[in-house]
Amino acid sequence: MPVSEVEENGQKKLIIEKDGAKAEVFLFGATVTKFETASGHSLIWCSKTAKLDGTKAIRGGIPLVFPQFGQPIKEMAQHGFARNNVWSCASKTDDSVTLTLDNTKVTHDAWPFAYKLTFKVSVEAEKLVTSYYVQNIGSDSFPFHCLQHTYLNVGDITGTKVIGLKSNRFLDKTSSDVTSLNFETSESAEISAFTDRVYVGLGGEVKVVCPSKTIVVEGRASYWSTLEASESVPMASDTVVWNPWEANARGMADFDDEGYKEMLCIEPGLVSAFHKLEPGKVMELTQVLGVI
Ligand code: TA6
Repeated sequence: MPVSEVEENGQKKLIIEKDGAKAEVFLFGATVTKFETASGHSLIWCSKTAKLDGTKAIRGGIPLVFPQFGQPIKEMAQHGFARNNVWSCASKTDDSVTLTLDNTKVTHDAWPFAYKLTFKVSVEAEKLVTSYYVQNIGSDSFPFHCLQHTYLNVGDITGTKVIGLKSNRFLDKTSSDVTSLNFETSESAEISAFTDRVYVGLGGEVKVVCPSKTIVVEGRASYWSTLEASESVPMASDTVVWNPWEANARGMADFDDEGYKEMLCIEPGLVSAFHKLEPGKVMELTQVLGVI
């Protein structure tokens, strides 16, 4: 079925349907807001009070972070500008769309570099593949972070366990010491309070065992010498795990008060340090979201 386009609150949304699965992605922020598998599982969470009118980044789905994670560059918005600007649709097939954003459309005085972002959303019956490319199209190297800020629909956080974190080191952003590395000792981590962790170097697969399904999130990064290169070099990536829990959820107008009970963010990214991208080079960050 060809990709269709609808407009809601003045915002264009593309709908991709393939082999019984369905995904929706807004041009605003290139934000995927829905993925339903052919087997009937809805894997993406969106806040009931999310702003969908282009006035702020969408609270939920898969917001895209670039060129900074958090706010190390104080003059720039938290998580950068990719998620709160309108992208262009470069191409469509019957099971994918490719969106782009570049510095001729959006940039920032505190980060004045020539870049091109490309985001390809591909739908399969039981899998959503989102490939995020950062390209340096200028003549100066630039520092960046990038991340897919994936909000998962877990149904009930109290019955959810996260497998695949054990033995990895993480930064705990809820602690008084956010720079020391901690070791994850849980084979099967439960989320029962405000959680905000950066698992450093944890690329690969994380399983989120929910009451009604198991969601598999695979994140992988690779470095391309050019977009036309025949092969890439695998890179270590990071995984962020976040649930704001009750008090923080209540403190965000666009995060519905009970929403923290139904969601968990598992976010593949390159965020534990600024990466330097040389002119002409490309970094790929791909996420594969599936259910078993
Ligand atoms: O990914 C986790 C995180 O960095 C948290 O620290 C929290 O700030 C979250 O992102 C949401 O950030 P936002 O700017 O979307 O409210």
